[in-house]
Amino acid sequence: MRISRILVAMTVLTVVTSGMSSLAAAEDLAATKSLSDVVPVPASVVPDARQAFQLSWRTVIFTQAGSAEAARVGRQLADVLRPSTGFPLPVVPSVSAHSGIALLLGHADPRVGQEGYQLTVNRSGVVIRANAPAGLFAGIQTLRQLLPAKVENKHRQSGPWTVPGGRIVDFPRFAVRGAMLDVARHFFSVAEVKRYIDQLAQYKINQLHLHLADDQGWRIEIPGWPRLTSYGGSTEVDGTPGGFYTARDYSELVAYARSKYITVVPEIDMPGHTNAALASYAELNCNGVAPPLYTGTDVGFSSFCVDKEITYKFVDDVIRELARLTPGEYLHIGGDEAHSTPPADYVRFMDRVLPIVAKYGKKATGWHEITKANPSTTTVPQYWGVGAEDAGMAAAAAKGHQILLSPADRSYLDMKYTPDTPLGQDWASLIEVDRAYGWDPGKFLANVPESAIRGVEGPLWTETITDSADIEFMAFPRLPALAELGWSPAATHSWPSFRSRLAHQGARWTVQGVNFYRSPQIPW
Ligand code: NGO
Repeated sequence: MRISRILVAMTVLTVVTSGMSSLAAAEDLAATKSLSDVVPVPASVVPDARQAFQLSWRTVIFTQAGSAEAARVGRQLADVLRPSTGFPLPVVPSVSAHSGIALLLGHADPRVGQEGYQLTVNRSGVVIRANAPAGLFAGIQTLRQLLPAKVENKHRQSGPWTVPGGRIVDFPRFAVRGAMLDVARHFFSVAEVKRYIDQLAQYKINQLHLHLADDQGWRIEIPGWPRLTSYGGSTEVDGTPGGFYTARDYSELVAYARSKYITVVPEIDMPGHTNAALASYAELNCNGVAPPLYTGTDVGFSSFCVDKEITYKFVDDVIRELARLTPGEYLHIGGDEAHSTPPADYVRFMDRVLPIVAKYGKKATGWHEITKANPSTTTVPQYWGVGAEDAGMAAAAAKGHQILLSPADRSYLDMKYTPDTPLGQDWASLIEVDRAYGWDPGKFLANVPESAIRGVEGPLWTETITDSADIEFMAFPRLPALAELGWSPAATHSWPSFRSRLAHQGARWTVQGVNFYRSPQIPW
């Protein structure tokens, strides 16, 4: 009786979680966490100090009867919790009276939409409800963070395994929370990309953009054009051996990302940033001469030959294959820094290529220069400029385009944190954690309303990045900062709160072996 009255009270109350900082900061890392100690911070949190749930030998993970996807999400949760707790945690597709964690579909708070969830914790268990499996997946990421950091350990640890009591209702602010990995400047193996996907999923990132070709390397097999990979993929920046994905490798990455509710957006950059293709096939060059492979880091020197028909035959073959292998709605056709393509040619080229994307059933996205051509309003320009003034983006928004935000001086993960950062570049800005977190995507671009913002993406260009340790050093902790900007309501934005919640993520990264940058701004 009393418990049900408390639950009713909790459903009508919604507290905004800004100002939770002191609560979180006061916590001992090993002790029971607070319900709001989550990154990205949930839309609404109502803690209930009288309730808490303890995982035990008897805990069962119940999943929505009849839903194979809910069962799969349940198994993913069990895979995280079993090694550290040592508990059997059976995954059972029905709900019974036992103490447990239930992952249920339907009857969730209507605000949660297709990616959100509600999570209720009391003494008898944890109930995560969502309208769709993606929401259950988001919910289990939150649940992971509500358990002590050592739950991430691959070896058995001692408990207690306490989940703080109360209720969360949570859903994203923007449709896209993305990360981009440049696998062209340096190649990253399937295993390295999967490792990054695992890390992204924990922060409710739902898009992985793979930059698959650039001057320094072509990284995906295209039927009929074998030299793209055998030759064009053979090197990388600094001349070390490159690599490429077979269609099978790529499909494996797409499926792996999909199992974590992350959509892959493949990019073939054009008409510039194409030296690897031009070096592989002489006929793609206006003068019919293949340039040598390139292992430096200059930009803007290469261009497809806009006047040759073979160029469009080639692009058609590439786009057809990417469309075939990619279940997501979007293909990225680059379009940045085409300094060697005269402006009128650029427009002519894009106006021929954009319909090819549509012909194969996909929507196009491209770097923001693409709006200089005549893309339909379904094309998403990705803003990568420095600062907030861009007349082209204001005009695009006015026409009805949705814009993806990757401002280089805020979201570029290849920028150094400080002048002493051993990796990265500094052409756009130095980006310490406060700068990565200190902006509002909904209010950022001058004369662009929030309704025209599709979301945010953190690009990691890899001129100086060579392995997973490097990726992690640049992405953590700035990518979680960006994930929070993309997911959490503007009203929750608070640097003091974020700092202290981020500090607790550091303990998790330590357990997981993530090589994060220990920014002096954060009380790790
Ligand atoms: C620019 C350039 C890339 C570089 C990157 C380095 C875009 C969209 N084009 O961003 O080729 O790798 O900067 O920060």
